[in-house]
Amino acid sequence: MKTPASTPPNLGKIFFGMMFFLFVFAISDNPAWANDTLAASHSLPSGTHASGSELTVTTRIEYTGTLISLGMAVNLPYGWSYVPDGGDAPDVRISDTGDLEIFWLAPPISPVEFEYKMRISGLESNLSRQISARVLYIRSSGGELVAAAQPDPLHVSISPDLTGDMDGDGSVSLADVIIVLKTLTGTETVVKSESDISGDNQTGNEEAVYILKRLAMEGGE
Ligand SMILES: [Ca+2]
Repeated sequence: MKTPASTPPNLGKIFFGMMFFLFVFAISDNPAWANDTLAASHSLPSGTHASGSELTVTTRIEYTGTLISLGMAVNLPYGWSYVPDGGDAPDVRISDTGDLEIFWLAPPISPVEFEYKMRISGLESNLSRQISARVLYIRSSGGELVAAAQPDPLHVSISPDLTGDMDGDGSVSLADVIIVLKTLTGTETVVKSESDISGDNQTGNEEAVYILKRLAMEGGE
């Protein structure tokens, strides 16, 4: 930039500085929210988690700018449940589908960190499950925005409950019921000592009913 000869050099610098400031101001403020960010992450204690045990999820939401609304929807695996008062999460609502809806009446200052607890299904027979969470928020500019908590999804390693796994194939299925029924009719002898669920040293009706109940609670597999 050329400074007029009659202008002292320091005024030219001030003018340039002001122009630079206006330039930066124009970028960052037009519109102001365009440069604002929101990032969310969630994590679990490391290792495998036993079927039926409690699981604490830690969530962190970091944002810039101003939010007028903040919430999060968490997709729980089938048969898992929310443990009330298990963490420091704000208001939690359980939706009709069993998923969690966490929301703040007034968005807290960034970064937002909180924990919530869930219970793994006592009949969980999968080695791994997934939890996904969506942060829903509104800026003063309007319109609901969505950000997935990372990693998306969050993988949970599970040491499954394999009670009723008569054939020892690592899953509880109708094949196991059939083995019990065959045992009842005398056409097969049970292959695993853990197959006596009721503790009467016999494999019988209780075992068949247990496995069928379990399959029904798991949603049928
Ligand atoms: Ca089996």
